[in-house]
Amino acid sequence: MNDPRLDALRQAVPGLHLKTDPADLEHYGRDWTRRWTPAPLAIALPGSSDEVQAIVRWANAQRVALVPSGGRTGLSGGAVAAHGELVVGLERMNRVLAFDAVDRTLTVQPGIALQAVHEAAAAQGLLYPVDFGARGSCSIGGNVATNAGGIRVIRYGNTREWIAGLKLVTGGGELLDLNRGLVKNSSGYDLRHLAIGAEGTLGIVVEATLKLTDPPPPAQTMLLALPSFEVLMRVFAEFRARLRLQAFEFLTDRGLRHVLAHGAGNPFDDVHPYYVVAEFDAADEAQQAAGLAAFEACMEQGWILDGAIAQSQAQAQQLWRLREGITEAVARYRPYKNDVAVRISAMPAFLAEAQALLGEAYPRFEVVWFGHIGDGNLHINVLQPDDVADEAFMAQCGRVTELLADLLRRHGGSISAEHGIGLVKKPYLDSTRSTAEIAVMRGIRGVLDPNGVMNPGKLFD
Ligand code: 2HG
Ligand code: ZN
Repeated sequence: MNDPRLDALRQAVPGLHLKTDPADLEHYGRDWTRRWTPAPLAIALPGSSDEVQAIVRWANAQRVALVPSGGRTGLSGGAVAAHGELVVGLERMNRVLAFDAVDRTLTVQPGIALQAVHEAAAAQGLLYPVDFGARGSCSIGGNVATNAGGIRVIRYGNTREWIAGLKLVTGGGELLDLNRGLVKNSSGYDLRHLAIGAEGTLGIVVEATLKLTDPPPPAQTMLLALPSFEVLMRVFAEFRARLRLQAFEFLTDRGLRHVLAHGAGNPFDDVHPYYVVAEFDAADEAQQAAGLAAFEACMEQGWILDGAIAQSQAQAQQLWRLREGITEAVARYRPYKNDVAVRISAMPAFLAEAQALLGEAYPRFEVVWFGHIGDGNLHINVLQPDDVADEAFMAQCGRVTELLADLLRRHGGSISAEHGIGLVKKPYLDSTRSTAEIAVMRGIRGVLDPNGVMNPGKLFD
């Protein structure tokens, strides 16, 4: 291709890996939302921070928009390139750069997969505790960009808690070395935390120093069958009071039906309205007995209708598949995804109102609920029926999300708990952030990205 801007890029970054084949534009231009038609200008695969910096400077000179790109497992369209942008794919920058045993940190490049980080930490006898189903495909750069959460937030918090340092090439082309692995640093604005969750609108993360911790004690994994959400919350309170939880995740019978249809095995004979995968410390006999006692106490109350207790790692994995397999199992319906948060205490009331709202609003669409109880984070997947056209489906989902956003506003919740705003949730940002807050965010974006080259059109306009 003879685009003069690309000729200038080749000159500015000699030896840069550039892809312009239609199949590559298609592949790198879309993410897991699969709702936009990819149309990037080209794909750049830099191999170093210097190359990233040179790309950003070129983008400023040429006024070309950049889309930072990791595993593209995002569910909000944050990595979509549909308007002639240059995709900056970070997959070649995927190395572990350093491990420090005293600091207990791992310094990595942004394109490294989350699972590779887990393995590198485990090789040192330590744990990087952020974890979720896309671990094999998602990259740390994207985790930072969305402040990714996942299945262990109840114990360890979000990605934000585990970032000891970041190197960021800002939209203006400056390389900032933020916090440098310090534990304490009371020296003004912590710019590291601005970059975390910015969805690539302030700059490109070129290096991250991750905190590590002790590996968790051996865990007990249970699958619980429950009659109602109110009871589920009671079981949660009981388990949390008695045990050290590592995870407490829920799904409904619908979610279960989809994962079973997708090949998972069902430990129960009967169908139940709600299910929980609970995992907690079970290092010794006392902790194992406490787990059993909590389970039996809830059984006696009639709260738990049925239960399966994993007897091996393999069985634990089978139980986890029932929860973690949902996204993949429903993917063929190209779901419209809501990823909402309310305070944990507000969950039962919110859920009841949201269920009533969605039941009425989507008489023809199947809605699959699941999520992270301990974090107040609910995933609502609206499945697109085969006989409903894309446009009609998205229009209806958009209208209903307006109503959901109003409900969230009333409950003081958030339109995105962990997936980010991207393109999908951009129209509803004001349900979570005030006008004054958005104005401040816009001002910050203007300072770090004065020419608006960093992921324009995402998060807010
Ligand atoms: C999960 O918790 C992920 O499994 C994906 O956040 C949620 O597919 C979804 O809506
Ligand atoms: Zn989730």
